[in-house]
Amino acid sequence: ATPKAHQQAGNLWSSRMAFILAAVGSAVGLGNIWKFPYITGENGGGAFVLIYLACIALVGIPVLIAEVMVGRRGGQSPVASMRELTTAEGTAKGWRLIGWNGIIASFLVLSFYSVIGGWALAYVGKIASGVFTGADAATIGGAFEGMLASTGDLLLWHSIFMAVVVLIVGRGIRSGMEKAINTLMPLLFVLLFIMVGYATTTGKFGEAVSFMFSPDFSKLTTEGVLKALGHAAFTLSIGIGVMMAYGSYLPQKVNIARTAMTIAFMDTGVALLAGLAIFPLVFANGLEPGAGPGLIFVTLPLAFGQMTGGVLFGTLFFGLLLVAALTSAISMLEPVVEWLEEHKGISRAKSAFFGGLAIWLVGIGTVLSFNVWSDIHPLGFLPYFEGKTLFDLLDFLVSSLMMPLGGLAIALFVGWAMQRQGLDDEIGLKGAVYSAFMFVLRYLTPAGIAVVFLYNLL
Ligand code: TYR
Repeated sequence: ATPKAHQQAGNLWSSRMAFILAAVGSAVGLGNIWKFPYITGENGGGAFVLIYLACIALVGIPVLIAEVMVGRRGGQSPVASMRELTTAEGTAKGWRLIGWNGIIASFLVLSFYSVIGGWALAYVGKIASGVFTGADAATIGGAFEGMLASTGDLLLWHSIFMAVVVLIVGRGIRSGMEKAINTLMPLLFVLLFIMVGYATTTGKFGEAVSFMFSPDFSKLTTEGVLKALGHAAFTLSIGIGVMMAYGSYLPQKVNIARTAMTIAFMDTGVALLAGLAIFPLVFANGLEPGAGPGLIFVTLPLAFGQMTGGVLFGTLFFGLLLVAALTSAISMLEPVVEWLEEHKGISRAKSAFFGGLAIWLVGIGTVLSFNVWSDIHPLGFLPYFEGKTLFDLLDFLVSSLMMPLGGLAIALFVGWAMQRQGLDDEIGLKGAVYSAFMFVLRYLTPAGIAVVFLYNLL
């Protein structure tokens, strides 16, 4: 393949807006709708939000810019783009690991993301059917446990979810992904605004606002600061080649720096709105804001089961979660498909099918982790991994190792190894702003990621 292969073939996002929607679709996922509100609550509300915003600015946006830039400059799959750039500029071959890390990590993350996405799919149906209406906590908790215990159920939802992802990605950038994303993202925003609108009628909206936005620095711990930093990277989908793959289809005229800021702004906006949709319901029903995974799959169905219009709003809420998970999953398949197309010379549809099939197979390991294999702890003989299932291991490998190391390597590659010309051509920043950006990317970003990485490891 040639540099900027997609640009030469005219295989590009149709506009800046199309790219923004796709990237926001990737960024907005379970991280925004479930995790952000919950860790905000645990870590002192407003103070945590401030720190999180600073982390988005100092780590999230610089790596996002760097990653999209590498993608567009290389113009192919993460593996080929990194090969292209290191060859053209004569930099060390070791940097090419960034590309491989991306393909492998997106493969692995999708294998379990699809299983969780399947839960959202299952819950749209469960809530819509009205089985939770008026049900008590034990029944609703039992339904969730029952779903996890059933290999057949989990496998079914995982399979449907993956099939939809494969169908969309297989049709290509414009006719598959753009079309789906152009429908799904506006739908996501409409659902989100309906949920926030509904939340204002619960009488607890004010309480939720002060819970999220009144800074109480006494509640903020060192751990909270590190969590904010880690989440800033996860929520923007950076470090594993996804944004690089999306960037390889970015038209040359689009300003990367400005676009990356728009993406980060929208992603953060969705996270904040999700909090404003969820917490009023939690408070109005006397539920626990720090309930963890159960917050969405156990606590909220309980709330929906007791409120008027709960079937409608519950279905809308899980529909929202499903859409968010789907547009993130689509982005995780892209690096793999791009690589298969290039390296195996097979069509896009076939690449999506075989890539998806392999990921689906690996995903069965995650399905089994919740039931048949729940007592199998592959690395359990090591102290840290005691009691960790295969799913826990995969999550650890991707979220705690491959993502931060990938992000760190990208920041170092663009900050220190790439030639100035490449940066000038692509980034779209000038003068003092450019210098400030480079300073952050070279020093602050790597330092920040290194601290979080070491912390997570120890
Ligand atoms: N950003 C997504 C979320 O917040 C998750 C994600 C992570 C998506 C990495 C893609 C990716 O490459 O849920």
